[in-house]
Amino acid sequence: MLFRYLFSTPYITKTCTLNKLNRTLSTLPQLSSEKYGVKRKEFGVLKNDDVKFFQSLISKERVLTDESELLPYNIDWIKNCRGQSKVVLKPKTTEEVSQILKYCNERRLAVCPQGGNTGLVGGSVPVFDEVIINFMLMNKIISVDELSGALVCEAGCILENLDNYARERNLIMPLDLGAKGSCQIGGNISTNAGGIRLLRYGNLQGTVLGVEAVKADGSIIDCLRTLKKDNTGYHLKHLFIGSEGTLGVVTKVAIQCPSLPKSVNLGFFGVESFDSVLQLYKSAKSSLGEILSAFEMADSLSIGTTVKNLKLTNPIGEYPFYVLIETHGSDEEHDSDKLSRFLSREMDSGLIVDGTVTAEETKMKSIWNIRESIAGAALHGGYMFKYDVSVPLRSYYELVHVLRRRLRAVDCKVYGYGHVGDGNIHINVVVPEYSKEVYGLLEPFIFEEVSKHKGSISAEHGVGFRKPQYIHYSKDQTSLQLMRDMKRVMDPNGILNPYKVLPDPS
Ligand code: FAD
Ligand code: 2HG
Ligand code: ZN
Repeated sequence: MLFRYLFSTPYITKTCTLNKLNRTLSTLPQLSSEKYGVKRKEFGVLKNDDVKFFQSLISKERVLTDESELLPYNIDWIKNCRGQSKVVLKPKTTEEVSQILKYCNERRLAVCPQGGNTGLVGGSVPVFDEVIINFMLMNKIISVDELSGALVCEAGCILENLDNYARERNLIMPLDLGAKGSCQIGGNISTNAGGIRLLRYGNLQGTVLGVEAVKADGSIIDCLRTLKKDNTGYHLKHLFIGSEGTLGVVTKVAIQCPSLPKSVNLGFFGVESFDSVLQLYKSAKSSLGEILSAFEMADSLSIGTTVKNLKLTNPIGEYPFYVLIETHGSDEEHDSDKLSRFLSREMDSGLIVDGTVTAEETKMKSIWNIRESIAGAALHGGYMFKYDVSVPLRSYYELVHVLRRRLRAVDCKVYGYGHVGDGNIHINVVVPEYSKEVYGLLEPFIFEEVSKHKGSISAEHGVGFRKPQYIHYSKDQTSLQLMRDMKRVMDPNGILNPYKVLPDPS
């Protein structure tokens, strides 16, 4: 029966245990340097005196050197990369960060800034023995202006904590993503993270009002303004938004928080084809207009694998494609009126085959949990190649078909899901274990395909360690040269997150 669950959704809530799952390190990932054949650059090598200096600067407890303690800081979330750092530092203040960087710069010790270590491109873990600067103890909220919505905090604040704090003040954080329980605002800014509501609230380049950052030589750049308008010269904060810790280290953040929506609805729909997904998107934009806050899609394999592996319940049964539509508004009656009209029209048109809509918080959480769990749901069943690209909407899902054809002789699952509203698709290729042959079939092939569509080889996760050699598919040589020039000005010794973002000129 069509829409059997409409406005009354009986299904199970299962909390996400992904973090635990992914941190269970049954087998150690191969060292990144060996797996990807990288040569160590000529940086200084950590000595006992360096450790002593760090201990005297920030106290012994905040300097980790024990090998087993270091392990989780050396391995990334998807267990794709493993570094060999011998020391993790946990500063508590900007001044400490400044002193650490000044020292490392003088000693030519390479550094890897690390937030919540949820990054998906290997940027957050070292490749060799870089000093890890972890921001987890820089977690103070400094101020919030309930009138303007400007929130100021330290870089190590966890996104979910900030959102909870904002909600108590009738505000929300302008970004939301599946890793919110672990990722830090400094990491979000450094990756220019997108997430599920970019469609509505825009990207961090727009919502970040100001940053405080520390340059490689230890000097502190104070751009921590809370003004919406400030055209006084170059917009230096943008140097740090999306530069993945290669131009400086973010220590404080000022961000514009939107008002807490008074009315929220979430729908989860079954759709027969990708073409219907696109038509539904077009219709949702024009019918829901200003209240549309998310439009996400996932194919049947994404949802099927996730509910099966994590023992979740799919509330609507099996369909070739699924769409999540969320509204944020200020008037419950107006919003549900609008939504009902849209839904009955699209059920009649046949674009929506089945679905469930709810305004109840626990049920909304449970639906979002399915969508947000896709990222890691297949991790314990094998090795995952992850791609995060943006292409024109007409070609959005084509890449999944192309890859399935190319990998037809390989034992693998290829599935696609993502932020339709932003033209951003995530493609996961899951194989029983890492294989160089599959890697060779996937890369650079997938990036060549993306560039045929004039797309981006990294829509929202960044370039990190995994993609510098492919950046030219999305950036011309003159732009790359300008990036290198900027890097030279900001970090002449190249100590900040080496082997990341910029391709080796050789
Ligand atoms: P890390 O992973 O620790 O670091 C990421 C990069 O930023 C590294 O290069 C690191 O060196 C640098 N960095 C970290 N902190 C600082 C700092 N203070 N100063 C300078 N550089 C720093 N991403 C999206 O864009 N959208 C999504 O929807 C999304 N969903 C996700 C869902 C899951 C389940 C997971 C695991 C990841 C997801 N991600 C998503 C990727 C990831 O969460 C984001 O990239 C996030 O912004 C990283 O934040 P982090 O604190 O974990 O940073
Ligand atoms: C998401 O949208 C994240 O869920 C993660 O960006 C995507 O798993 C991925 O590749
Ligand atoms: Zn995403």
